[in-house]
Amino acid sequence: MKSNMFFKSLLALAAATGAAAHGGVLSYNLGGTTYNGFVPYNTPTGQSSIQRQWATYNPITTTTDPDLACNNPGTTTDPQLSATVTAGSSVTAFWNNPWPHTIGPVMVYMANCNGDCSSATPSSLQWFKIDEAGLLSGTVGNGYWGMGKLVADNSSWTSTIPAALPSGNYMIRHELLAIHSGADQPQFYPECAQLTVTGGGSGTPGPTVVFPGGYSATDPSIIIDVYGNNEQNVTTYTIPGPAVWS
Ligand SMILES: *[C@@H]1O[C@H](CO)[C@@H](O)[C@H](O)[C@H]1NC(C)=O
Ligand SMILES: *[C@@H]1O[C@H](CO)[C@@H](O)[C@H](O)[C@H]1NC(C)=O
Ligand SMILES: [Cu+2]
Repeated sequence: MKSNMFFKSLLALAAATGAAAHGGVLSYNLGGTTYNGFVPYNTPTGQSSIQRQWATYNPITTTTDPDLACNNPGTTTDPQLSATVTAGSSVTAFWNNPWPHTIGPVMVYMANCNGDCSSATPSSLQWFKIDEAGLLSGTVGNGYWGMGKLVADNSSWTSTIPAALPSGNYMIRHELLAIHSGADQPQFYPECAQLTVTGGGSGTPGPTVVFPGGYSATDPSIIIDVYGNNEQNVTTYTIPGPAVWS
């Protein structure tokens, strides 16, 4: 019991200090219904959520990290749930509030689970992008970013499940790429949740990528120094990953 208490106070300390500068998606709203996310730093035993597990507020820092798809560990909850959502409806992800970073893009992906999402391995899924926001105005060195808009919007991000998406079981992946730390220090914050899409269309989503694999370690939008002289007047930013499915 003593060691358990020690463990718990360590976790509380982690949550109160370093973790405060980072974070993740804590809840979702799908078609008007709120779903709680998995609670990191707590025991996964008995935690039931539509979200896959994530252990800490820390970011993923390399494009080759095996947990880039659905965070660490990205495994199912106990038991794992899926939310039913109608194609064409909105999905809002609520990040810890206030989200601490304002520099970098917001990206939202989905992937067909080809069956029960609870049996899906995140790194094997084919992800297509449904939403993104990069440099919205200003310059790379002094601009208004998708992540700044997320903070202004109550640390939340609302996207639309494409109406043309065929009905079925999908993983949705929200990702923030924070680039405020300077060159070679990207911070990826991926979060996954399981959806059952109903009332869908007959589109063919794509292009698709896998994670890790979908981002290049040398992508100048990932290995970027927003404080560099050359970036102060640059008004364009290419969001990493595939084009948004249209
Ligand atoms: C703002 O986000 C919090 C969760 O961080 C949520 O409880 C609250 O309802 C949101 N407020 C509005 C106006 O959406
Ligand atoms: C950026 O623009 C300002 C104002 O036009 C100019 O004075 C400065 O030299 C430019 N900096 C770079 C690195 O191009
Ligand atoms: Cu952070």
